Amino acid sequence: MTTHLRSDYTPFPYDIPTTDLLFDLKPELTTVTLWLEFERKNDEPVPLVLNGEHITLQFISLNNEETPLDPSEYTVTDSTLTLHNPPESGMLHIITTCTPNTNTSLSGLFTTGVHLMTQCEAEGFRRMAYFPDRPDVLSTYTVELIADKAAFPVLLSNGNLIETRDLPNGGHMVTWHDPFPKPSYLFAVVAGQLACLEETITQDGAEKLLQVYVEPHDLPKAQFAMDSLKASIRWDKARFGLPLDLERFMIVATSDFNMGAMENKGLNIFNTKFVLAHPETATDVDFEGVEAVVGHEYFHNWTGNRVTCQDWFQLSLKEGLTVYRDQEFSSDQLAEGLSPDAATSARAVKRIDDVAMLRTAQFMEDAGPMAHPIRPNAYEEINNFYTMTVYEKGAEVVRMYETLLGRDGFRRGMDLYFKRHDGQAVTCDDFRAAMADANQADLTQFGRWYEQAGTPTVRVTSEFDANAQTYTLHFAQSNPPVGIELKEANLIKAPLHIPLRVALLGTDIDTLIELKQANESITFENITAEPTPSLNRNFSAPVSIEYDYSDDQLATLAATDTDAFNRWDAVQQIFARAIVADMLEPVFSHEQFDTFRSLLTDESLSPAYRAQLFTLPSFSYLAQLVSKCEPLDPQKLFAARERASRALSKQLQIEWQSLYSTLEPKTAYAYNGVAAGERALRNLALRHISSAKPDTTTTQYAAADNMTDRIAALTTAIHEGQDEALLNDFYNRFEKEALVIDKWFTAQAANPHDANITATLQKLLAHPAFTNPNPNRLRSLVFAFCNANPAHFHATDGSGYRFWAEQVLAIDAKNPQVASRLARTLEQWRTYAEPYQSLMREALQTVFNAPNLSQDVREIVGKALG
Ligand code: DPP
Ligand code: ZN
Repeated sequence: MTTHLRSDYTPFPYDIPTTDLLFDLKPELTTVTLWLEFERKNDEPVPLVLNGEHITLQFISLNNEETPLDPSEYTVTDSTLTLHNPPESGMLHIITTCTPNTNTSLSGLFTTGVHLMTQCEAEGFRRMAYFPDRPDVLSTYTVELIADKAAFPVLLSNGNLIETRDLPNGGHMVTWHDPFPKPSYLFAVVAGQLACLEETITQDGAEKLLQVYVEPHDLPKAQFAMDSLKASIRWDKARFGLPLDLERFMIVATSDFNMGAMENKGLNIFNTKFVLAHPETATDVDFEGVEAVVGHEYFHNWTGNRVTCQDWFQLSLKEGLTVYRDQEFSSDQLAEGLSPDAATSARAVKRIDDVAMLRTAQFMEDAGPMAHPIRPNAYEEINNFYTMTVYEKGAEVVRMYETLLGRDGFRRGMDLYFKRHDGQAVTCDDFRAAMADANQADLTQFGRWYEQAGTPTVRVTSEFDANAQTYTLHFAQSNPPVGIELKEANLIKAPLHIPLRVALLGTDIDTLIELKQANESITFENITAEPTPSLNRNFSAPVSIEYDYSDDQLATLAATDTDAFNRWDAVQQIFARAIVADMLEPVFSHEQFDTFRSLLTDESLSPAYRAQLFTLPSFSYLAQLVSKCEPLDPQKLFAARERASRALSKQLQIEWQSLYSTLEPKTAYAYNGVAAGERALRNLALRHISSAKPDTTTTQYAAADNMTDRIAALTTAIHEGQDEALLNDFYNRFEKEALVIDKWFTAQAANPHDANITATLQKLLAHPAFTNPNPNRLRSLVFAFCNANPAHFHATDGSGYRFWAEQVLAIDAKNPQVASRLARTLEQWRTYAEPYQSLMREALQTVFNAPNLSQDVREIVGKALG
């Protein structure tokens, strides 16, 4: 196994000005003809090394000669083709074949239903043609596609459509030209029988064609993606001055996809999950996801495509920045048309969602064997580094620039970044330099955010001096080595530059403190009474704050903090404290219930926000808190969380019931943030009243005019142990809707109260709808059980872990990328108590010892076992 090091970077010795491709598309055997123009950059002769995997060389010649090159002039291995003594410049002509219908990895060219599609990021292009398959080789592509016209009426590639013509024998040929030089990872081809929703827009006086391609029966579910695309185009122009640079922009949906979506130039390819949205089949969360991912991929057109990455270690350059942009877009969409106060609250709801996910999943990653800086220094398999750290923590680092430089300063930095680097493949340091130079700011120390793994802790203590009327905050930051850093001898992790927004409740102090040293203090004058500090407001830095709040102070924050994020966080801390402090009997005091009661019924707080306040911290988040103090007993923690939830049901029953009735929908379903918030709170209320009023779920299920309410009722009902009738009804209603059937699998696999879960799993695995499962279906059953059903996954007999091992190996034989995601489930094993810890290690060892393990899974499991 090779470890790739960031420090090993060397530029590719050749330029590839143009790349011409001819695809003769057939599912069993596709022939790819490549004309590669090359120009050596330096005087010294150097071999020309091209990447290529799982392809068969049929022909190779230079400068379009008909005679092939002599085999002594080149060497082919299973991953490269090397030309030993190429001329200084020339044209390589290479013909290769590949077999899309046996490609189960979904990387390269693969079949999906009756269609053919590609996925090239990160290293899929080499599965179609020999090429310098690395992000810093930019080339201008012209692509000709040939296929049978009846089987593949739609033929798409990047850029602009140049020519279409019919061929004898029922074939046809289409030519595409992309005027923008791009790396191979942004290349795409689609061939299929797809229906298209299209609209034209005008931007800067030019007409643009927008198209969304889906399966014909899904056409009624494509409008929301189209609307999201139009909103994204408007937003990028308004917020960042960035226009759509092509004559047309296409989105294509496929149900067989490893990730969410892919930003191929002008031809985004999407998982159906992030395109299709219709009230009857998609939940509010699904709608939100479609809007965010459509935005994300569109925004990549500038942050990723026009300016791309020098190497894959710089992945966060495009991903962190683009996640930040999609978060801002979603936030603006939620706030649109609301009063200023309501807009602020809507933005807070989005911020809370994003941070809750970061603190649950990214903090966990940052504390485990896979911990890495947002710009990693080493990897074995790049696909393993499309992580929460690179994406979500990367976005937080981008957000900190905005916090430090202000919104206008951030915009100046972006403008300079594009001015300097349009058309280039650059590094995270280039981005930081643009931000610094555009603002005459010193961001040298800020660069450490790219170098250090781990979640920094800022320990805060306070001193109030009543006589002097001063209040002092002391800050101590620390970030001990984690993950791979533990193996680096003499590693010194110097202090970070941390922007911390702080207010003192009870005073008018609200300020941004820039921490730069391991220990520092700040004293506030004229403080007449001891205030409650509100620290890291709106989560201004991705750090873990430690301050010993008293119960009273938490109550004050919960009742009065004007920062909606910290107010939410205070309530979460109250919950977490009760659950974690005494796992045998979490209790809330009368005063705490009073606080809860007044929050839950406070009409000045939006329903969306109240739903977040009363969503208990997730099992994984609590698990992190517990394992800071003691080995984690998952059964004990799960039970404690359940007891806390039941206490909320019981003590606030009247309030829940009353909310359930008052929030009854008065109009037909519409997707917007306000309505979605009402549904979220009402469905939370449903869960709390369902054991007292079991008929409510069945009534809601039957009456629902939308998937949000229907699936909430179904999930609540089956988790309450109600009969199979609803499950059967649901299946029969939605049998033809793959994404809805995924929800049906998840509702059962993640059921914490199914006493016969083993039998249920076996039944689901044998279900006809689970034959040849695609990645979405695997996620809906296998991942849902392993990652979202802690009570059963952590069975004390180890059956959950054995199931995990079997599934990792079975999936790995077909699709290593998906298998290695599942492999990550057990990486926290060292934090567990016995017998869990030993049983997990056994399961990990079983996987590690298996023959023919992919490099993807080997890296994950190897690091976990360490
Ligand atoms: N680049 C894709 C995305 O994050 C995933 N590979 O948008
Ligand atoms: Zn992305």
